[in-house]
Amino acid sequence: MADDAAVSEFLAVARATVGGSEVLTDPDLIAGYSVDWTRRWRGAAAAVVRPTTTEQVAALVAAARAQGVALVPQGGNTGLVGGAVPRAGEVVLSLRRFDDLGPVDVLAGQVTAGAGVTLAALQAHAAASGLAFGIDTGARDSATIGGMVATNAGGVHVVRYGPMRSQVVGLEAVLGTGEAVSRLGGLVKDNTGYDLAQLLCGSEGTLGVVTRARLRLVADEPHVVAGLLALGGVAEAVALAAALRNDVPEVRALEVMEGDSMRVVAAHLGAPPPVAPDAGAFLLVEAAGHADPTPALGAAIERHAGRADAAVAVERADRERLWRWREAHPEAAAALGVVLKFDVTLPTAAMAGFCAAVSERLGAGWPGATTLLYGHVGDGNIHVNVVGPHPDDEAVDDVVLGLVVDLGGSISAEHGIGVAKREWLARDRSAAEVTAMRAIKRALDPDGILNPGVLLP
Ligand code: 2HG
Ligand code: ZN
Repeated sequence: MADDAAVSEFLAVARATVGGSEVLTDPDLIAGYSVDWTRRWRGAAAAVVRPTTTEQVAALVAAARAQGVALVPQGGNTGLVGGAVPRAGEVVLSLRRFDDLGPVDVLAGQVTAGAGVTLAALQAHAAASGLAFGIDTGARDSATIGGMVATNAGGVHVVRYGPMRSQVVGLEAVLGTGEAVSRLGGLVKDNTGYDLAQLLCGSEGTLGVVTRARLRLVADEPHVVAGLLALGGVAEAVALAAALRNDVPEVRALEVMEGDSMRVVAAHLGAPPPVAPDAGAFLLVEAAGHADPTPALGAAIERHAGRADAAVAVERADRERLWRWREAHPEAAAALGVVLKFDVTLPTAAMAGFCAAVSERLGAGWPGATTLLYGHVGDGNIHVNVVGPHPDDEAVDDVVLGLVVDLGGSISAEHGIGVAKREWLARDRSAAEVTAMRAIKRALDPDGILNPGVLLP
């Protein structure tokens, strides 16, 4: 870690580069950048620096290299694994002022967005041109494009459009070497060697600082229908999700909420769910099309789950009311205390067994704990939220992640490794893979100044 003199030298360069008003050192001003939404991940920052141009970022990275000062790139600070908050005296590099949105290129179906543009702003911008963006998530008002690229964000539409990685056509970024790279021309087919943009997707700020992204847009499909179904359990939800995905191409979201989790949310919202409150699991399905997908979805539900209690919504406000039952899960858990969060993928056939086993083992090991199980069932992605055990109780990790590894799953589906899961990386990825990752890290960030301690153990 850099000494005080090195940090002072760096901050002098930073003030000359971005102006004194954009170098924050007042503890009150930097407090919000130093702790994440979970309240679990926090640390002291030496300062927060807020550039607006890629040239400024390049100058800042070069100065950080020269002084051996560690930088933590940060966007909307909606991460959940401690990957974008300081740990011990780093400088936070906030990209929020990169909030420029280029004109929508309707011919190409693309747009260029600055790293600090929020997901909601991008969605509104695309909609104004009759197009849409392929990612949506509950954090849309705060999550920013740069952070979403850096973490390869997922969300509720992955089942139809893929994760952030699938939306990125090109990037502008500053590597840990201090060199800027830019390929924003929007060429969909571009087989000219290593794909640096894809390498930076999901690199969690350890290889480069994303400043702009060229993104693909998708058709805006005005006819949307959402349905909430009460089912016997997670196994039924997995089977029904597969059937609906296969039968109805317009399906764009398939979300599961385990029954007891839904009842925690009901207590939090102070109302029972609109369908069979005592169900073993709930499935939220949404379909969107150029023509109304309601008849096709209704027929498929009738075919595969004819007797399930269901609520269907077409108007936006009604759909939002149904979605509230899914989106309120993280806040309902947070209202109970500091949440131990796991974001895992299971092979589809193992999802129901995993949910049963994880509930049973956590219940046996921590009898007073509350466990919420919910997630993107269409992608095999379950969010396990545990409240009660001490946040540093690694025995909980051993139970949840141990089960995931044994079942052939992934210890991170969409949130990333951050600092939260880094000791587990080598349990999930092979030694050869981790060695290759380290070699890439050394090549692009030779002095290890970008987000040290994140991702790689
Ligand atoms: C979601 O799907 C997010 O709601 C957050 O990925 C999940 O907070 C969580 O564990
Ligand atoms: Zn999620």
